[in-house]
Amino acid sequence: PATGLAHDYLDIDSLLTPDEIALRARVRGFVDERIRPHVAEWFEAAHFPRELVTEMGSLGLLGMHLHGYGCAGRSAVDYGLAALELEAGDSGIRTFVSVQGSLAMSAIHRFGSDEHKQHWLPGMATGELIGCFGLTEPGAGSDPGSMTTHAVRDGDGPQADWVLTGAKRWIGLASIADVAVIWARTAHGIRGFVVPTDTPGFSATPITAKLSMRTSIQCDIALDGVRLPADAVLPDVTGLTGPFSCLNEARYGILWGALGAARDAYETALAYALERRQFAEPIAAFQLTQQKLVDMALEIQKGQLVALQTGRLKDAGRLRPEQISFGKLNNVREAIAVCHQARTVLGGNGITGEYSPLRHANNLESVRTYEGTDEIHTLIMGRALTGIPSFQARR
Ligand code: TGC
Repeated sequence: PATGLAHDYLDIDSLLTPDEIALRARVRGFVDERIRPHVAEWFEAAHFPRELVTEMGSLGLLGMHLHGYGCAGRSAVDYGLAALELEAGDSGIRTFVSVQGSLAMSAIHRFGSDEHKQHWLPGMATGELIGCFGLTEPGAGSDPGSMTTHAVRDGDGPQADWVLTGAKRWIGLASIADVAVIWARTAHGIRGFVVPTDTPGFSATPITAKLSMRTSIQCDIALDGVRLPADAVLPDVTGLTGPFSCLNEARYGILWGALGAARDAYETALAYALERRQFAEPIAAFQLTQQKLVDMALEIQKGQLVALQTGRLKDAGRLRPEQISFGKLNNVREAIAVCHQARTVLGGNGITGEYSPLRHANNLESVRTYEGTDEIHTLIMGRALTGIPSFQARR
């Protein structure tokens, strides 16, 4: 049998409070009971389990870091622990929670009017309403400042309607969302708009045939002259700082979440290695297998220390975006390596849906790409180290 060190080698749990451990246990129980038994089937069928959304709301997982409006008001570390447990189930489920809470709800909570908040947030916190967040476009991914979606006023004066035209791509949950936060160019900079998805001219089409993130939904959005009242604009922010502040929240959740996928892959490989016999021995007895398991444990434990320190900085109000890039880059990159390594321990069985590592690895290809690619986070860190930004257009 695996020893006590197999699951928390450095006793990182001793750095958590009893309340944090209790919250983690609740989310882990939910994942074990409601996600784990079905997730391989959902992945195969490309099914998003919408029926779980209100259950996640009841658990306080939607907008859990926000205060008021029915949100749980939990700490950053709590939010991270929950993201980790959800992603141990599947990255697609954690992605839903990120899009709903960190992106759509955070945008409305931070930058919306009182009416926006009262109207949308309580229902989003319970999961009765679903939100999405439209920043990326077919031609504007890493460089959202090059977006072409635009909003113009139809008439003069502060009460004139807005008319929104353009396209967004890779937008999570858009085809089942009730509300979309859409970022668009205006005569006075980039602004955010709260768009009920039943507004004429708004349409969302799921992107199918994905090899990754199959329990989640990513969409193309078309905005074809979407007419909105004057008060649809988020009043409290102009410029890219708005969407980037929400991305900070989502990136933070991801740097924890990816470790859940890695942990599940490692634990699957460890259990298999102790059970599977070749050459008259469990394969865990072979030095090459032990090396793989040790490498996985090293990276998971180091990643957890990075995540916890990042969370403590966030709770202390001292976390900088460049520090989030450290965790997102490192933890997702290492989680993918762990999942691939775990797959090799499983041999041929590792390519079936019966075992989780390859599903997690495939999902993490999306995770390493959205909310800032490995390359973008490398260059954000490079700028932080040298003081020299390297992503401006070359002259
Ligand atoms: P730059 O254009 O110079 O800066 C614009 C303004 O934004 C500020 N800013 C930030 N503010 C808060 N947090 C951050 N992390 C921020 N990063 C930048 C910046 O200070 C500036 O403010 P101001 O007042 O001076 O105008 O941009 P930059 O040179 O700072 O950044 C360049 C770069 C490459 C780092 C940035 O463009 C970047 O992070 N690109 C990656 C974009 C990305 O992550 N896209 C993924 C979006 S995910 C999505 O749309 C789908 S939603 C997910 C789903 O639905 O599943």
